Amino acid sequence: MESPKDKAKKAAGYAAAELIQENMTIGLGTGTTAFYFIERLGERCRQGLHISAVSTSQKSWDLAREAGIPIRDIDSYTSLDLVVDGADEIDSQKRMIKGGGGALLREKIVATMSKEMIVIIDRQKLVEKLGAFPLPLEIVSFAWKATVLHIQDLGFKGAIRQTKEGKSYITDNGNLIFDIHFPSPISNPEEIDRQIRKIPGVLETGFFFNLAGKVIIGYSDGKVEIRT
Ligand code: A5P
Repeated sequence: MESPKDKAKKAAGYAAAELIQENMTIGLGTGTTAFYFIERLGERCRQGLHISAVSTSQKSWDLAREAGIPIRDIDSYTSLDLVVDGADEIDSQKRMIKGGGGALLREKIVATMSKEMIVIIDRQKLVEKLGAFPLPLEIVSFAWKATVLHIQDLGFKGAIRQTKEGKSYITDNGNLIFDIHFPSPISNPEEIDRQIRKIPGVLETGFFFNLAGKVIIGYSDGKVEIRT
């Protein structure tokens, strides 16, 4: 049985898939909302829509293959028409935290090479201030302990992400994730981002600024709202 949250995610993902036009090059996001986008886009491809896609994760690559979406290697393109991806939090200035699914680095690369980013979310992802959701950082495994110490020296608390089996979570790029837990929502994400980026072992943060275009908000009654 579909939960109200799943219904909201599905509404957003399906609505985004309806916006895809013939011959577009599309970046496929990662996560449970992107899953529905891929599902519906696959249906449209099987009905005759011609597009080509690249993926932000191995997981979405596999889903796309299964769904019948023509998927290409990322280096087939240096620019894309559109990326459709989820978010963990988004504020009224469309600043986001992403990376709950661990794909933040590839997601940011693909978003940056896309002419437009459509964000698909359920209503609960809209926040007044970012930071209730932990901020993921992708860090290199080389000297990770020194990198963690450096992050902590800046006053941030958190932990290396673990799998259910209790092992370190490894990204598709072979790196680790450090999730920062803020004691309360934050007012200065840009400043925090700037500080963290100075640490050489940090490859990318889960803050996404100036990337989101349309935001499609799904509701549990199946309706959607599109904010431009
Ligand atoms: C993946 O790394 C993330 O950035 C997702 O886009 C984000 O976590 C949203 O995921 P859900 O749609 O599963 O909530």
